[in-house]
Amino acid sequence: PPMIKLSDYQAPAFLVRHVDLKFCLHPTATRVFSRLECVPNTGKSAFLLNGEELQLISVEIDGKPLADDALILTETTLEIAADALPDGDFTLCCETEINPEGNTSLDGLYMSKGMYCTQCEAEGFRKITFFPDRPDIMATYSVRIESDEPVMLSNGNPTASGPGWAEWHDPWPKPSYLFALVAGNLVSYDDSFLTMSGREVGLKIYVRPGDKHRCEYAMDALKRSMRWDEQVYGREYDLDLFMIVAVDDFNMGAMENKGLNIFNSKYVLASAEIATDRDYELIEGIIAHEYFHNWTGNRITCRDWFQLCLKEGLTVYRDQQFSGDQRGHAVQRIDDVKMLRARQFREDAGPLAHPVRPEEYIEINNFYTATVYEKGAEVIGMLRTLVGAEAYERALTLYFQRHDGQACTIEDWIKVFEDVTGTDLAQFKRWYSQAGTPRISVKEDWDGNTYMLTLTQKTDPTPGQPDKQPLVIPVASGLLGSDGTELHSTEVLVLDKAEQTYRFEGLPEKPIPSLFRGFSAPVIVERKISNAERAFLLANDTDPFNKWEMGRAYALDLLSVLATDAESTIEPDFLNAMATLLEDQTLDPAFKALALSLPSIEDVMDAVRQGGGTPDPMACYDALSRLDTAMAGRMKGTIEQIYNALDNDGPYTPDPQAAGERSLRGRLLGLISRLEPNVETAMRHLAHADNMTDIMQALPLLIRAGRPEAKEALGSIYESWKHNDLVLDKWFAAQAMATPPEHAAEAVAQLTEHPDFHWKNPNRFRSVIGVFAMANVAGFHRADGAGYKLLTDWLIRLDPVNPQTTARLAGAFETWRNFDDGRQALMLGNMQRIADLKGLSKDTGEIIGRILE
Ligand code: DPP
Ligand code: ZN
Repeated sequence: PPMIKLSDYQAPAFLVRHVDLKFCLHPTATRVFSRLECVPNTGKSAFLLNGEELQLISVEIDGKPLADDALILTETTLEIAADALPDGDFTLCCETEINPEGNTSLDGLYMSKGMYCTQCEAEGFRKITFFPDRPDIMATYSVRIESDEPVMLSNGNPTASGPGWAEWHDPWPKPSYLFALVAGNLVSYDDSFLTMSGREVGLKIYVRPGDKHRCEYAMDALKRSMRWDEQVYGREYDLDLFMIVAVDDFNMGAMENKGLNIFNSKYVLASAEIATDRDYELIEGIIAHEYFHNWTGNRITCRDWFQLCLKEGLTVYRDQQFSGDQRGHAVQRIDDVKMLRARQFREDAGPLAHPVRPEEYIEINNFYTATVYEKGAEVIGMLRTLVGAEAYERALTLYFQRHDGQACTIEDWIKVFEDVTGTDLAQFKRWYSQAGTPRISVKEDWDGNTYMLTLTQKTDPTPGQPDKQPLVIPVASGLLGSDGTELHSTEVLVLDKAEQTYRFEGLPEKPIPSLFRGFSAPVIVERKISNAERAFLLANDTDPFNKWEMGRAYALDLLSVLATDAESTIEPDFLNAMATLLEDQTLDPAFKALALSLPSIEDVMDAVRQGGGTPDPMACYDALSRLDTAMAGRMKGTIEQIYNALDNDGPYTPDPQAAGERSLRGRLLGLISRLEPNVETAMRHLAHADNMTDIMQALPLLIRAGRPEAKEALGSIYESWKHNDLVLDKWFAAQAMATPPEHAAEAVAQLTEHPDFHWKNPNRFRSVIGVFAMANVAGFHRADGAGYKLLTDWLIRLDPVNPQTTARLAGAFETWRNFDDGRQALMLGNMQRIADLKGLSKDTGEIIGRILE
């Protein structure tokens, strides 16, 4: 398959001003009639339309059929010869037939449990009709749907309807990837919103009958998002109606189609009994994310797919700001950084590393990555730190003013900041083009009066980028005195050379630095700190992020030793520091839960590698168990006391305060269970649970302990919830994740035999195969290769059905070079099995190809 390159971008030869679509829906033979109002753009040339898996019935220009020799039809394109086109504007009418039921890729128009729905980002519209399917073609759309389905929806405002038909009109020009259609037996949960200028907007969440009572939280999150975007960014909603539809078969989390967001049901439906606190938090964040796209993505879109971060980085940044405002910024920041490190740093350090704005791709769906999204958001956060909150606000106002209705580039985005601040951001812009995570080394000097801090930056080579340039790195720093007072409050140092020294004069004593406060840049700080200094900062830093960070660094230091020498002793100072933290009355429970948690097994494996070793996943797993057990032993009495005090008899509420208390209680339950071979506290926790959060805190502990009661609990949850897919997903995931690594592969293989393992459903596939490969790390990496074989067998089966989901999970092999020779050989052999497949999708082929390169 061809490599698409940013440097090859050419403006479209023709624009489309308006699109009329008529759908006669049928499960296996849907007719699509399109009428495109086309306008020449770059001079006389052939008109290239995309089209895949379409049956062409007829095509006409200005009402006249085209001669056969005026058309070239391939598997993926329809080309109309230049001399068959009139000079000036023309109308192109096309009739095609498609098969929604046969479309298992969940891209284009497909069916989910009898309901018609669409997914067009990035290139799904071409599976619906012939169209120049690229985001720089923005058109208004009028849509007519004909079918027997009770509900028929499309973008924009409803204009007319009758028995068996409905018409919609979207007045805002949009790219084809934002087109959506839904038809089925749905009910709506309704509300309304009064915008800042006093317009009333109807809000509707469409779900299947029976799910209506699970929409309240999503609706509340939507209204808070709408208000927040008005108050913080001055953005008002622009249609009479905003709709969300929940769909069970969906490749992504959700999709921001204009006026008609389509969501994976797991990010809409919530009630105490089916959703955990984490689910509520994700629903809130994703509802906000998709809603915020209305301005950052829809009104201002991307010129081409290389600019994906223009909408995604900014929209993630905005949803993180929103969630921080709703739930507290310290905890939000820690969660965001944990995720950034777990996914983006790992991506940046391996064969799939790519810049925030990639320069080439084979399949764009493979670039909906942590780098584009999460690092893209970090880059915006740094920009805001560097220019200041006030200039950021002016730049955004100018961005909306200048580019509304346009398809833009990162150059447009940067220019807005340059114009507002009068500074040259050429060097800053390297964050968009240079892949890899910078490593910062730190040197300190103290002469009795002046403290000198020397920072050096270095970025390792990444695929295709051997030489790296210095970046502009904001270093938010404070200095502490030995008694814990702040000698120098937070200041943003700008590191924009390979090495720089910063001087602080007139200090009474040699300070202790607190660097990269709030994680002010997505970098790896390589600073040798003693554990005594870590303990000091853990106790005294005024910056909550660094407070947490120091506990994490301390734990990682101990864990990497434990993972290489199981006999080594655990420093009591660490355990004492954790005990002090637990008892600290000034810390909020959600923060405490994070600070008392241990790093992930992958973090431990990375720490072992940084120390020059080759990590053994099982030894890392055991190291974590041992440290956890030691913490539990040290804090025994206090944990039980606080655990009991946190027992809340009131009804479940999903608010951040209650969720924070539950998360601390869950962490304490985990610790208590380390000391109880019969996990009796976890048993009681489960027996008393009246909500899914409590169930999912206790259940994995029973499964891990191998208790017969786990089987009973799983059986009774199954009996109560076998008709609820979201609960069943959790039921599968808990087993795939918590089964002890020694026999996880067998347990997961057995789960795939379960009659409810509907492997063509992405949520179900991910909750068994995905969770095993990504969240049962030691089990997946078992030395005999059973985990690799299991994943590979299933990827081979899924690829012809759903290439997008297959390619994504194939990323589980991205760290293969971090392991010992034996595991490397096993992973290589399995990847080779995939690479050798006849008819392998270009999605999976690209990912495996890049990992093997
Ligand atoms: N729906 C995906 C998102 O919102 C892709 N745009 O990020
Ligand atoms: Zn998005």
